[in-house]
Amino acid sequence: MLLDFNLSMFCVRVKIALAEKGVQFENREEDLVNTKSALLLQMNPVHKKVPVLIHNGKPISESLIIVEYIDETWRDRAPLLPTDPYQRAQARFWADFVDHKVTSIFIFEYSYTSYVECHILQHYFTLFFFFICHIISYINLSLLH
Ligand SMILES: N[C@@H](CCC(=O)N[C@@H](CS)C(=O)NCC(=O)O)C(=O)O
Repeated sequence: MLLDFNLSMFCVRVKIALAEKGVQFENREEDLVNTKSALLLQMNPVHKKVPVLIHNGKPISESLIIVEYIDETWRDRAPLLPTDPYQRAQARFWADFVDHKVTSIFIFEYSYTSYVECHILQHYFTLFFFFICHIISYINLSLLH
């Protein structure tokens, strides 16, 4: 089951990863504007945020951690991270960079200039990883925010 919010790009990361793997799942939409469900508070007591993937009754939180969990759990199909340890480290480095730098520009320094810069950077990264590094999937999911 996925605790979801349909406007959240963090949730979209997880839904794309599940779709890539061909995993069926039950979707439960959270009402983040009014009241968070008791299930969300119980499953993610630290951050109280979506997405939360509940697999075999156990919760996994934080979108990129969930994407890695999905990749490792259904490792027989559609790999999201490279197999080579160095390339995996590179993919994690850039995903972490996007989460800490690009996303924070978008959220905290919201202005027309930073918005444009952010999106130029985002498209640059997408093209770079897609066409040059072939480490597209995990990185591209991180670029959704
Ligand atoms: N770092 C988290 C961010 C998740 C996040 O910010 N989720 C938002 C929806 S986009 C949320 O649940 N917000 C509720 C709140 O802040 O109380 C991730 O990657 O999963």
